[in-house]
Amino acid sequence: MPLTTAFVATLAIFGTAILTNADAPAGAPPLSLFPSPWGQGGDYGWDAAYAQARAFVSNLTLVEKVNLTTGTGWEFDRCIGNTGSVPRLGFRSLCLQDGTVAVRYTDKNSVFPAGINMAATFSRSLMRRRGEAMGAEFRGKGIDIALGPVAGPLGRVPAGGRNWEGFSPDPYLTGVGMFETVTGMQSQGVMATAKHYILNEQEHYRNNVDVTIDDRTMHELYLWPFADAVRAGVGSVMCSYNKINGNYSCENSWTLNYLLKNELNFQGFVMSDWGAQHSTVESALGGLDMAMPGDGGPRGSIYGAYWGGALTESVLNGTIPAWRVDDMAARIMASYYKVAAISGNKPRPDINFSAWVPPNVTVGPVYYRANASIEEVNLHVDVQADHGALIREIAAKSTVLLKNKQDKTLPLRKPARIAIVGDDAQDAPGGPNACVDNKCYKGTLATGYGSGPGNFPYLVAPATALKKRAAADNATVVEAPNNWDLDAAQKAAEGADVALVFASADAGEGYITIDGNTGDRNNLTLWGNGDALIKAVASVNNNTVVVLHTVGPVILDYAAAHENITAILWAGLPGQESGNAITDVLYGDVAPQGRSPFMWGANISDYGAEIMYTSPTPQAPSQNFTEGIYIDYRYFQHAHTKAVYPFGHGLTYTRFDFENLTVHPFHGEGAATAAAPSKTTTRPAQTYGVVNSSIEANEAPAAFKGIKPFVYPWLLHTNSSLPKWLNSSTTGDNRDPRTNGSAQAVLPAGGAPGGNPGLYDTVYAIGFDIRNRGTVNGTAVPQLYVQLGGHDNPWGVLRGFDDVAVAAGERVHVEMNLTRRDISNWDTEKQNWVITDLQKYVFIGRSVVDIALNSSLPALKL
Ligand SMILES: *[C@@H]1O[C@H](CO)[C@@H](O)[C@H](O)[C@H]1NC(C)=O
Ligand SMILES: *[C@@H]1O[C@H](CO)[C@@H](O)[C@H](O)[C@H]1NC(C)=O
Ligand SMILES: *[C@@H]1O[C@H](CO)[C@@H](O)[C@H](O)[C@H]1NC(C)=O
Ligand SMILES: *[C@@H]1O[C@H](CO)[C@@H](O)[C@H](O)[C@H]1NC(C)=O
Ligand SMILES: *[C@@H]1O[C@H](CO)[C@@H](O)[C@H](O)[C@H]1NC(C)=O
Ligand SMILES: *[C@@H]1O[C@H](CO)[C@@H](O)[C@H](O)[C@H]1NC(C)=O
Ligand SMILES: *[C@@H]1O[C@H](CO)[C@@H](O)[C@H](O)[C@H]1NC(C)=O
Ligand SMILES: *[C@@H]1O[C@H](CO)[C@@H](O)[C@H](O)[C@H]1NC(C)=O
Ligand SMILES: *[C@@H]1O[C@H](CO)[C@@H](O)[C@H](O)[C@H]1NC(C)=O
Ligand SMILES: *[C@@H]1O[C@H](CO)[C@@H](O)[C@H](O)[C@H]1NC(C)=O
Ligand SMILES: CC(=O)N[C@H]1CO[C@H](CO)[C@@H](O)[C@@H]1O
Repeated sequence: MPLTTAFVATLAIFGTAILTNADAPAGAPPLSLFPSPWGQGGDYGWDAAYAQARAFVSNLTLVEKVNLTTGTGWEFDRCIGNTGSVPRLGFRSLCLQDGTVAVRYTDKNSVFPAGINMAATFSRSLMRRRGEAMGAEFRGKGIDIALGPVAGPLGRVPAGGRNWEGFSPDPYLTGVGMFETVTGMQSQGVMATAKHYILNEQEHYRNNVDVTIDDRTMHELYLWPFADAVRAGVGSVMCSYNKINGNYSCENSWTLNYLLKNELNFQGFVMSDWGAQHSTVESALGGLDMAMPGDGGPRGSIYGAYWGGALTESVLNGTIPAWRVDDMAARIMASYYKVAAISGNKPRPDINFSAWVPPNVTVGPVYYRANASIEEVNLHVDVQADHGALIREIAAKSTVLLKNKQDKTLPLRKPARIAIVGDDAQDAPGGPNACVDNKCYKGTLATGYGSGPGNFPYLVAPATALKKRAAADNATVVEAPNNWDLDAAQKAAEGADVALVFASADAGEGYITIDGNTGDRNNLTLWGNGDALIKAVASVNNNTVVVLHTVGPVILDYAAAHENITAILWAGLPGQESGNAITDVLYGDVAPQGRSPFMWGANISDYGAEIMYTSPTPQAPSQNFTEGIYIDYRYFQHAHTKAVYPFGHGLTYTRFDFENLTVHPFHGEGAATAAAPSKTTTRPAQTYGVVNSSIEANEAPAAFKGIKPFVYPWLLHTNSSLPKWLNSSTTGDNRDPRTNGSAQAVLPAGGAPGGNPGLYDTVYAIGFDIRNRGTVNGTAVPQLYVQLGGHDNPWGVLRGFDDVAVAAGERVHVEMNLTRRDISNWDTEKQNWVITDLQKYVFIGRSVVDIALNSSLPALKL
């Protein structure tokens, strides 16, 4: 896709270097951008934050600034990652901590439902409330930066190991999840991290796979939810392990400089995934701001790090301009001040745990690897508050009722004899924390494995909660926990009024292999003999109810068609209240309102894209996302494949009608593209404070006694001859486009956090009514799909949803807005979002295939 001359000319006016990426593979977007855009402030609180950050950073020496950018090393300090500190000003190190469903590696924390469950709620308010609760737990432990939420993987491939940590393969739904989670977390004074940026879609080869992607797919699919995170004011973005179009993500001038910092106007900082940094100079110029966990570095490096002292040296030898390091520090501190202001500048709690001692231990080393400073490192601060109730509510409401034969199997009506079948209903031997990082597959599955989960305070197994409930009805319960003993399962199920069969499928991060599954799943069938178990029970009991705890879709065609399988529920990864939540749903105390956030195919090939499990070139594996925008339901539509259960599908205990669709264009907002950003250039790069380039100012003070393996910011030059670079300029070479700090052009699609603010203008208001035709209250989840027109767009794309409580027999009016972004396509040549003149349509549905209302969209006055 060559750049148009007009586009190049526009940008050339401002002296910004849009370089053709000579190394990019054929067909890759040729865009990269240097220098790395500097943070400037802006709306949504960034101006005030930058004012504070500049004042703080202006007071720092070069080595103090470098200290903020570089982690002290893996397992050297108390958190999963710690930056250096500024002792002179009493500024303690920043504490960074996993995970995505819990505060990892501590105790007295909660374990929340996974991101994929949040997507299944289709509820902005529940997403927000989980974000707030999680934010409060991280903050309560003294953590500054929580390492979540996840929009990458987005879910290109259904077997992707970490899809459950994210939300949904639909970018709009994931974008809402990101926006609400970031907003919720940051309201508690903790910086959120949008990760893994970007195209980290599988665990196999994640460290070096080179992903080829086209510019349109990047914008319309993978970048979309990150734009929402940036618009929500996310403090940090974590670059991923993989390469994109030839360059590592953490030094990729297209994804970091061009897309994130210019087009999306990201004002926070970019941190590396743990070990995802591969260079000193290229990463700094390519847009990285914080190196995590800090140690590592090139073989034989005297610094033991790519940054730390090496970054200091690179500034002093004129390779990296001082303003770039000032910008790194300012971005980090601006995020810090911004989030502090949101939460009312409450005092910053001390770090009161250690990730590296077992959770039940109190006294241990502050510096774990050095085994130094033995003291009370874990104060066991209880941060759970009343989050258990929220977790139970979300877990119940995210449960998707896929099948309910004749609408009458569920809710249960006091069955007298109940069979509970399957290991997935039971407690794991040794308890829920028997295996660190959840790396055993035993007992009920309430979360996946890897760095996302944390220790459970408790885990209510389904059998425990169901037996309690059954006892209240004087019902008899028979259990068959062994998945491989089909005779026992059948014996338990025979004659039961209802046979509840629990089954699961796990996945996680690629550093763990369970049953041959290295992060990514090897298949889409159930684990642990689950399918055979379900079939065995269904062959002897004509009221078999299947409950699934899975990380994503499994092949269910046989169960959907089976006459004796009267109900199927997908409960996802519900967290610590699993058993209570599923009991609430089964007995009708909570009406299920979950909707499937992905397609349920009959075959793995129905999804179009699959995991690349092996590569002919394992040292340099590559992958081409040739399916483009066609993933999940977009691909099924494209290939005319019928799903077993579609995206958006989910039953409840009543029926809803949708009526009276109205579509109102908003006049006065009718330009095909948003107006140019109000500022079309930035100011020149700024330095904050002065660099003292003497050796003494940049070496550790003679009296300084360091912790042995720590990464420090100081020069390590024992050589007596003064290197000549100490006299050279530290302002950067204006002839080198990578270090030229002149004013920079703002891209036409940019201008404010999340992109051009005009993208978020409402262009249509859509109204309709929902009627509850049943006899019980329920929550409808109307979904708005848009057809953007022509042959190159999916049949429909999700562009609105709501969770609407409607009482039995009542009617509720719903309004949804469509923004300019919602009806635009990415125009590669114009490098902008454009509303095409193709006829567009809007659909209101119960799922992506169950459409109740439709209308053409009247043309906007363009
Ligand atoms: C990737 O696939 C696209 C579409 O098939 C093709 O145009 C391009 O040349 C491919 N790139 C590489 C590096 O294989
Ligand atoms: C700068 O540092 C000095 C101590 O060296 C301190 O008194 C002053 O408050 C600091 N200023 C800012 C803006 O942090
Ligand atoms: C950098 O951080 C380390 C670790 O917190 C600290 O010991 C050291 O004094 C800091 N260096 C400077 C120059 O402030
Ligand atoms: C400057 O120092 C950095 C870090 O040691 C090194 O990678 C780079 O090659 C040096 N550049 C020059 C021009 O000396
Ligand atoms: C901590 O837990 C481990 C594993 O359950 C146990 O072996 C150990 O005795 C406990 N230690 C303390 C101090 O309670
Ligand atoms: C259960 O049985 C007890 C004792 O037989 C009886 O008192 C109680 O009413 C029964 N409860 C229900 C819900 O049937
Ligand atoms: C799929 O993988 C799971 C987990 O490893 C395994 O239990 C199951 O047997 C596999 N299914 C097939 C059809 O091989
Ligand atoms: C359904 O269950 C009944 C027992 O209630 C059994 O006789 C029948 O064969 C089952 N049907 C199928 C298709 O397995
Ligand atoms: C199951 O079979 C029994 C006995 O034939 C019948 O009474 C009952 O209605 C059936 N249940 C369902 C859910 O079909
Ligand atoms: C149904 O909703 C209505 C209106 O919100 C409420 O008054 C009523 O109590 C609800 N009924 C039940 C059974 O929850
Ligand atoms: C206000 C209005 O137009 N109401 C209509 C909504 O749709 C139902 C069913 O089609 C009609 O009966 C109402 O008159």
